[in-house]
Amino acid sequence: EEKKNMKRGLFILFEGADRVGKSTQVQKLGDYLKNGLQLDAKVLRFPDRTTPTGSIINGYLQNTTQLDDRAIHLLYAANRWEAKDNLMKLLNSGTSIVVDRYSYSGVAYTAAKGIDVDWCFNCEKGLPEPDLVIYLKMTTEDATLRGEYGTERYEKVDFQNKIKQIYEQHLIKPSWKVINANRDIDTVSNEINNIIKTEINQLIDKPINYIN
Ligand code: Z5A
Ligand code: MG
Repeated sequence: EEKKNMKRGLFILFEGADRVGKSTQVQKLGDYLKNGLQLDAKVLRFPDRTTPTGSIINGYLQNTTQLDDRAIHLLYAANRWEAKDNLMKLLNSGTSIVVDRYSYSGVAYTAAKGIDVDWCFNCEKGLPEPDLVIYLKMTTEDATLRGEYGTERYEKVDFQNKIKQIYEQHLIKPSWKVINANRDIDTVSNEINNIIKTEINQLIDKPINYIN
């Protein structure tokens, strides 16, 4: 089958707390876009640990570097801003992107430390906005059953509950798809594929928006 000629790519984002299955579902959806829907598609993740800001973030996450809460927040944001040109290039050239965490992770994880949500959101304004956000939802207790939390920063039950609370009280919009993530991998994936298949044409008719 011939590849569909897309006017522009679609920006699909996965968000949620730790261990809810984001990286697993990002790969599955990337495969579905490429092999099922015959689209040009690329999978991306934030933080991108391969760039200079990403290597500072990596040291922080592995607890080898200490940073002020606002300083690390701005580095996460910078890690997205330095990717902006590439994201726009991909979308404008007709490549769809499936992204593993983005601005909303940035806000949720910093605001969970007690920092004002609006302050957190400010440095995200102007970045390309996803066409569709898929929020994978399950209890922290069930997520913990997927393996003990490791040694990276943030992998603590109380902190995970705060992150969930920020997402669910401040960030989720009516347009987001909230998916029950506590089901087997293929059940979750099939539900997501069906959503994309149903909504892809109307989503792609709109211009790319920017976070405001
Ligand atoms: N962070 C931030 O503070 N500010 C920011 O701006 C950004 C990020 C962008 C690193 O992120 C940290 O950065 C993260 C937020 C912070 N904090 N922490 N911790 P990361 O994306 O690199 O984190 P990660 O290492 O990829 O883990 P994750 O996101 O917590 O996991 P996940 O991607 O949601 O889950 P998964 O890897 O797909 O699955 C977890 C395990 O469960 C794995 O063994 C799977 O095989 C299994 N799994 C997956 N799905 C299922 C189902 N359906 N059933 C059973 N088992 C499953
Ligand atoms: Mg992940």
